Amino acid sequence: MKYRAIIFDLDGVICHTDRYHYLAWKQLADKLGIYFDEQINHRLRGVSRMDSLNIILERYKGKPLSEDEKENLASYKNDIYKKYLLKMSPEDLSKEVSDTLCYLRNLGLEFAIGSSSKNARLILKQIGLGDYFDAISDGNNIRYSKPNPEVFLKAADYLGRRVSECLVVEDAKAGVDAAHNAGFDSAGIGEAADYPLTTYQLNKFSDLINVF
Ligand code: B16
Ligand code: MG
Repeated sequence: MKYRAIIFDLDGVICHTDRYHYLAWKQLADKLGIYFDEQINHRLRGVSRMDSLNIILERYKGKPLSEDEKENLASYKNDIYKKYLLKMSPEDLSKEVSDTLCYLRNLGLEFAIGSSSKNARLILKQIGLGDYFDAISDGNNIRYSKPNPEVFLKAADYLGRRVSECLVVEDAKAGVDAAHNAGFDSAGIGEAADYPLTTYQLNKFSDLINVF
């Protein structure tokens, strides 16, 4: 087998929290009088919390904000977002994802998470995968976010695997770029499916089985 491990992005691959991100950012944008819609929300996919805030603030007409003020705005959004996360349950893990993970696990593959989110462990716990992955690399252990490859390099390192032994699964172009920048092969799903830098194009999560 070409790969010994799979590094999964979380949001948009294992489960879907983009709607909750949208609703929480929308509340913040409305509070600040900033225009924000689903189209702009697409640009936040796979991007860190602070980078997301900076994208939203591109339309802000008020006086320049200090770093502290920006931190407060990001916390305000995260508090709203976490309330949605706490309503998630194992029912938010689809049967397709669960069955595919089971199949791949039975092939002896190791699994890691490579997510930009600082809430990754909470999300995994909510959907019943709290102890499932062999390693978790997330927004808490990185300095540079996607398209920097740090989150995936750390994931491979935590598994004790070389880059060439790991396949990255991503839904965001920024994530595919991150994988590519470190020399990882990648499988793209959703918005990343037809992105030319992906090694494999997945129409649906279970297509991953065909890679192995
Ligand atoms: P948080 P992923 C990413 O998760 C989301 O796609 C992105 O929309 C979000 O801004 C980022 O996590 C940071 O999330 O605010 O929870 O730290 O796709 O990398 O799993
Ligand atoms: Mg994602």
